[in-house]
Amino acid sequence: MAMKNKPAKQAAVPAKEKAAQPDNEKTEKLALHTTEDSGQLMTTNTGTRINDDQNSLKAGERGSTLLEDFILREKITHFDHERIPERVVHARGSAAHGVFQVYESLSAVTKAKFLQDPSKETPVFVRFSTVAGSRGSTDLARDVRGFAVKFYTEEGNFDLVGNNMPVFFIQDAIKFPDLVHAVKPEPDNEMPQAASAHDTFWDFISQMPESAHMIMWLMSDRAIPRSFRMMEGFGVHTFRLINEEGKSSFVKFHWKPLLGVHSVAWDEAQNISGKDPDFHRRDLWDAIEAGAFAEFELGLQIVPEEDEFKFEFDLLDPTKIIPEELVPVQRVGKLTLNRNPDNFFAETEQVAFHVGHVVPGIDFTNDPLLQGRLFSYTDTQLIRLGGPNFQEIPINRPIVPVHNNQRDGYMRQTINRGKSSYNPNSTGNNDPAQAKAAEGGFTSYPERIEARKVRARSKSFFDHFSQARLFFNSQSEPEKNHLIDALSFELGKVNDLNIRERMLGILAQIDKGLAAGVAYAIGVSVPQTPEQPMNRSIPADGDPADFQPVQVESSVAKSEALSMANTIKDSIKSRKIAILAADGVDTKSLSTVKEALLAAGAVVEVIAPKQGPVIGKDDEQVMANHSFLTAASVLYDAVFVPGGINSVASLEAEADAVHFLNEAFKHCKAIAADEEALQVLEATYFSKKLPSDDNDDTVLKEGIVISNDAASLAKKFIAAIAQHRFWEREKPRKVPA
Ligand code: HDE
Repeated sequence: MAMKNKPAKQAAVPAKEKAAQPDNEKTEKLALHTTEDSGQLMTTNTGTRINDDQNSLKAGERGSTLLEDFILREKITHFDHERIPERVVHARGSAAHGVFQVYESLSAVTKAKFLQDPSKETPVFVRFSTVAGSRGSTDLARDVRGFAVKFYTEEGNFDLVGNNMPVFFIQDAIKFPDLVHAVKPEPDNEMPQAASAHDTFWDFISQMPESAHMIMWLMSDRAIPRSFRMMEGFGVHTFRLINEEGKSSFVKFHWKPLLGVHSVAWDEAQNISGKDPDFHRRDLWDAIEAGAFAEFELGLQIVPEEDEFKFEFDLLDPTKIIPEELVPVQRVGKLTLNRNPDNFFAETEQVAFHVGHVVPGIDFTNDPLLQGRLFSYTDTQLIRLGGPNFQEIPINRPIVPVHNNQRDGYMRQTINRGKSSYNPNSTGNNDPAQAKAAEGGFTSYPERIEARKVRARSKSFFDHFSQARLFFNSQSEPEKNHLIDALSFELGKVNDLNIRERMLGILAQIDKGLAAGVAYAIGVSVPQTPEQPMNRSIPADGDPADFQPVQVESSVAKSEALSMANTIKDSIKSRKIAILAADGVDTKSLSTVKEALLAAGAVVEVIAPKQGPVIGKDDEQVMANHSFLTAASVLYDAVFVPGGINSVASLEAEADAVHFLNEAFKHCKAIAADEEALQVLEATYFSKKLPSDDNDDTVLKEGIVISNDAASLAKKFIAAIAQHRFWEREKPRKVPA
């Protein structure tokens, strides 16, 4: 055998983090499928050793090339077939391995074994994604993020295939292809890539009032996260949990990031898309390599079966949340992402998630979107992964053995023995046998259903605006402004003024001020009487009057959990901080601040006019990680300018350095400078807004620290960075009364 199987990756893990690495069956199982080429000789795919991988076989030195060259043909043929269809949605993604551990047994509500034992670690593989863009598109598109978790449990795989927003655009799966066609690049000219800011998307949305709530989320900063590690996740649909006695409870699944929920600014997102389109992918990868593992708590909102009709919304409607004020989120366990994939294609690209991958103790509801998804995910793998054996690909295999009578198909890996590939049989003793419920056999919840067969939508699904309004009302002032800006950007890129106007009609149903703000920015008036019928998603023989939205008042006026302003702001762990320096820099101050930032868990990079050593004022050297050519303000969370007369003079004269600070200020980031470096800040557009003191309160309000004491500066700077952003710096929006 030319290839040697050995657990890969271990060596790449920093020694201090080794203890925290997943040490479990799945890791070992996956490792069996990894190859380690070091010290090996090159072979063809049939194992013949290759002597010359540089030159094809030719008739003489100058050709022609011979058809006989099986080595050349094998290599080129493999290369020609290296691409598989990208996912039709969620094509752009990044993933990581990790573990999940429950805090306390959840046996009261579910019999799922991986939710019983707090000492047990369940291996997981998590893929984050955007929805609209192609595989090579930017990470920072304004979009929903996928948050798909595969738990490799001892009872088989459970996939929680969620998003970073808790609701969805549509209520019935039959509209999904329409939604996706509308948001994807337009079919005639394939523009724009990974963007919803175009006519077809808003044409569709403006005729689908059921998407109003989701649009609020999509136009909020939730759609431009700072990091995959700093966003929430949601199962969206209401699922069921079933306990050992067969009792069912409704459940909504949540993921709560331990670093809080944070986003970037829209202008920043667009710049990042140019400077580093892999920004989120790199952030996740680098953080895990550095041992700053991504951590999320699993949250459950549990509703007893008997409370199904207690709410003013329908639990089966995927355009609704259950406000946390009505049913609190119980944090029941922790997900830790602690290992990067070994191979992007084999793992991240070939992983196949499916809402239908469940284990005993977890079951479905009749949410019509969920029901449609139960069909779609297997179907899509058949085309993407080329046949029915995709479950045999290492990343998709469960950690428990698979036994059934399924056979054959493209790329079958298992070599099944014996004659019996059917049941009942006597040739094979009826093995494998069906599992009794007591042996862990899956039994569906016997929900009572008595109904006519109809194509219809429940009347309880027709309140489209109350929760859109709840979301808007729950936002802080800057968040509301960002929402207005985002809608103004998106509708401002819509060419058809009728679409703009129709959309303003929908916004006016949510909040008059919101509609007026957007109308002002895009130069179109809010229609006095919104065009009827607003809902164009009506069957051919339907009476439009039966399909109009109904107005409902939410029993919750404002929900804290919906605003990112209320998130945790206590850590700068894994935040990226830039230090601007040039020759003559005060290395003492630089290293005092740097050390303090590192000790608080941040990543620090020195940026100078050129790469290589920067010579300090006392001849000490500091290495520049980047020059202004390879770095940009938008790739950092905060910036510090140390003193040193010559360094300060060079930076003041360096347009890129001043631009760096201007952008950091514009994007509301924490900024610090030694008093000696004040003149660099005075060269910026915000020079008139520099704070008059460095009291803790002023720093926490304005996010700028200027001090002549490096140790005290570092302390205040750290507190400011932990605030994430100082959105109050932005101009108030002009909205007509
Ligand atoms: Fe998906 N979705 N979806 N979706 N979805 C896919 O499956 C689909 C929906 C979500 O990282 C596809 O393997 C339908 C809601 C994620 O690999 C496809 C409907 C939510 C991912 C598919 C929905 C999601 C997908 C494309 C409406 C949040 C990426 C590739 C009925 C709860 C998983 C694939 C990964 C992927 C169908 C709606 C989340 C085509 C028909 C709602 C995170 O099967």
